[in-house]
Amino acid sequence: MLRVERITLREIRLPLKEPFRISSGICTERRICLLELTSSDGVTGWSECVAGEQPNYSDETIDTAWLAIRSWVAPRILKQELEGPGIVHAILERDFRGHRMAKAAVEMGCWELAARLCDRPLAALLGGTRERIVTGISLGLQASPEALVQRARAAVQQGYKKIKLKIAPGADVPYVRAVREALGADVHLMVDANSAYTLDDAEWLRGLDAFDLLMIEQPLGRDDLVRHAALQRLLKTPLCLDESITDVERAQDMITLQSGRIVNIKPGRVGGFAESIAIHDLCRRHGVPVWCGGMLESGIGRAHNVALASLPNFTLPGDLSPSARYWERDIVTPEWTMDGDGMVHVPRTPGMGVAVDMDRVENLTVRSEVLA
Ligand code: OSB
Ligand code: MG
Repeated sequence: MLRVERITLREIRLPLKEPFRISSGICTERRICLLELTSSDGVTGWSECVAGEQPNYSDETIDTAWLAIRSWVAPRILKQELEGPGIVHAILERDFRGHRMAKAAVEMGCWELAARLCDRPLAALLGGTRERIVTGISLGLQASPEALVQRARAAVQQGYKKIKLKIAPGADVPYVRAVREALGADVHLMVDANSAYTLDDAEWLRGLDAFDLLMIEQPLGRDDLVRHAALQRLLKTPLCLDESITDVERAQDMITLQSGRIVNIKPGRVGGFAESIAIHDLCRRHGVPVWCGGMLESGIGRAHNVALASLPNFTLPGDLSPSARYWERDIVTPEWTMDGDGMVHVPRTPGMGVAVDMDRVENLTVRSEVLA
């Protein structure tokens, strides 16, 4: 049995080491909503809401998520006798549309709390089988092909096993060509457009087929499953969907329509772990590989992503960079690191496997609210 007595919301401000630019916006400092869930016996579980500062990736932001958690998500869970974390998703979906990042934050916190209560690693509770996850890096848009080549070279030297380049109109084919020529044929390379194109750009995007990319992530709009299918028919390179896959039904639609051949699973985007596992299982049955994306999370969100990425069908490298790629100092101990083979290690200790640095969190907190 799982009973959450109290949820403490905190907003922390965490400056990125360098601004991260994608086709739809730029982030220089993260505003991160953290959740601390307290059980009836005083055990705590942690989670992080991945909603951004602006509604440029999804329609949610930290401010809408905060409101949703306070007004509608937390009240459904608080002080309830829950059979386990696996039923939280269904409780949150009943007659409650959208707000998936808000729901995910609470759902994932329930899983972490449950893992602590039964003294097992979160990864084990989710059905994880992998001890190490192959790591890739996501490189933001740069001012010139030369600047991008420099970053990509450094990333390969650091040991990253997949290099993802953000692209946008005006920063695409020549940039990708420059990186492919500089790194050679053996490096796993991919691009992510964050919905910057339309089907009218199909001929231009075909130019990317020349660079032996692992995949092209989310070239078209979030709701464009039919147009993605049309684009996929014109391209040799597999399409991967990120923004479009908001739940398991959307993943099913992608498979049926052949809108893409790979899925980027972000648990925050799909409403939490139960839905992520459902998408993982569906994709596995259909031979569709998945990988775990990132949302510039702190060490808490990263812990949740690493646990999920330990499931067997996460066969492609995840966007799971170590703490030092983002922050001067993370908010967890130990910080997340990558070994010389470009692997992040799945913790074997109970819960998410890292401890929250409470002093640091308190110092970074700009507002907090206790829901009980
Ligand atoms: O599309 O994957 C994306 C960051 C913010 C919003 C969207 C995306 C990203 C990234 C960063 O690519 C991945 C990371 O956390 O390292
Ligand atoms: Mg993406």
